[in-house]
Amino acid sequence: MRKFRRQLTELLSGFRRVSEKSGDCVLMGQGAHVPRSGRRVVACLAVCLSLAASFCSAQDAKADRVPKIVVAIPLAIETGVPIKLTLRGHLLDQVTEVKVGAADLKAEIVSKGKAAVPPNYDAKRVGETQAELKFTLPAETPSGRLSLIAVNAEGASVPYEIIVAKADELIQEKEPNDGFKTAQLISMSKTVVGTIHDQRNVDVFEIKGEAGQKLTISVVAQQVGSLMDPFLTLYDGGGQVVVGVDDNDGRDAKLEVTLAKSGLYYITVQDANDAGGPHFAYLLKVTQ
Ligand SMILES: [Ca+2]
Ligand SMILES: [Ca+2]
Repeated sequence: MRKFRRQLTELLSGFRRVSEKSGDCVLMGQGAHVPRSGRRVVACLAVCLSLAASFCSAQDAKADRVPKIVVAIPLAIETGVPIKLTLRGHLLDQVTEVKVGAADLKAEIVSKGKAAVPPNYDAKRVGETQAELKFTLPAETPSGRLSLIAVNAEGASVPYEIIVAKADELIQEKEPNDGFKTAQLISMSKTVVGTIHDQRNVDVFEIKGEAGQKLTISVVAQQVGSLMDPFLTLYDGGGQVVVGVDDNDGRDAKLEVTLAKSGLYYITVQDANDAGGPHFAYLLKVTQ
């Protein structure tokens, strides 16, 4: 909205500059030799643009008074079972209601309050409040995305889209998994729901691959609002690095690889800045 308002301001000032340069007509009747009908059109246009700018300004002010959901953790949720979800963002300590999906499902608000902002993180970007919720999605809810809308006395947030999946489509990360010896075995084509729960935490996963197999391995975090900046590395069964990637999908990490030999491979997921915490969540997926 701010961008739109800036564009309107630039448009108005640009129009004024062009008009003054040409000496033909200027805004609001400043040019003496412009036909009256032309002046009316120009004046009307200026009024319309000014009204639009005022409208944008009012919208900006309202956006600052309603909640904003930066991220919902976990990043993916199952259907048919009780869910505990934490929303992080702005003004979430004031929420009176959270709507889940298009159906009239309202979450129970278990708690709300301030959220810690990690050192060197911008509170405006990552949010400084949180609300903890409980709800159960109907078992027949289709896999895909579902909107979450937080409401306070001033109005409703922009919807946040959370990933919904069946239990057999997800793998919950299990600690301890911070070394090759404690690596968690995962299956391809399922989504791992994980968290870098503390500073310098590394999560290690194990997959079985075949020589010549082409794999795509992705870690999604920043694009769904997580505080984590993922760094992804693939190792062979002997612990040698095959490839490591950092910011090749925005700040998120994604790699495509053709396996040289059959056997075990390790995937490590960590924060690029060695940061961590309960809101450093990610989704890992291996597909072929
Ligand atoms: Ca972890
Ligand atoms: Ca990264």
